[in-house]
Amino acid sequence: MTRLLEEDMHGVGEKLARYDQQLQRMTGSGLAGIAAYSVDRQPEDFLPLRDKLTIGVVPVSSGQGIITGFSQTVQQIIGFLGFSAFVTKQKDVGGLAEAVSNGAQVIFLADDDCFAAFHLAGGKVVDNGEATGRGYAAALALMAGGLEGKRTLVLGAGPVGAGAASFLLQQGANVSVYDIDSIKTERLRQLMPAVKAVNELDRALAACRLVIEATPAADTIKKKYLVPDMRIAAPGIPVGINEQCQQLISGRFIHDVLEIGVASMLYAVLSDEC
Ligand code: 2YC
Repeated sequence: MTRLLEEDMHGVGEKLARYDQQLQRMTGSGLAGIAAYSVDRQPEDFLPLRDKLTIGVVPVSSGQGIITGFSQTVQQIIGFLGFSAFVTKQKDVGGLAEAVSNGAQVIFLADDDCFAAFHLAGGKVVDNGEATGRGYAAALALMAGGLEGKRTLVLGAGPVGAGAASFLLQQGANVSVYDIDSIKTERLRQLMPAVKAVNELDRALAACRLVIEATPAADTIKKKYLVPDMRIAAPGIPVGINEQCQQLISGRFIHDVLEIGVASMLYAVLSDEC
């Protein structure tokens, strides 16, 4: 899993309103609508929960340590959705105790290997990888005006790609998955037999106009594939399309470092309450 850097956090909180408008223009929904769609709900379903719940975000110092701004950015994204959220002053177990003592019903925390949301009373856990994959697939579905019977391509068969593939199948899409490691593609196909495993990236990209780019590789999708009706939702970090190509596909390309993933985690961990 790619580890975010301190500079990746710069400006995310301040730009949320503008990013939300960009998403609205590209998909017809903002961050809340995309996250709600990823768990088969409407954004208004979550409105009654906003006054009832408090979300705690706990910095974790294990492994490579705390990423300056990471917890604060998670808190800002949750706050943007209208929920009360706080970052604990203490870290690790002390932070967990502080969150519970201060009435948090939902807790977000991440070490080097796992980023998860916990609903204490509901006993529910949501992993960032799967939630991010579903959130980006929901954004792609909204951008495409529905996916029923449409060919879609998922690049990357890790937790994010698997979450995306699962959502795409639920939307009735015709899903192909490619991973540079064919063992991962085969493993995903065993989990989801309706998925087609492809091993020729060039041929797959030439045949698909709806793509989830969920690999940790930069520059995965070359300029020649960016045809006028190509739409790409790219949760992968670093982003798999270079700056020049991003200009070419502007308006049909979605990428961020935490926003859609955190919003989708929140709505997924709360979805049983609405
Ligand atoms: O500040 C902290 O609490 C750190 N322990 C957070 C470490 C997060 C490591 N994971 C990542 O950077 C990426 C994110 C894109 C989300 C999932 N993995």
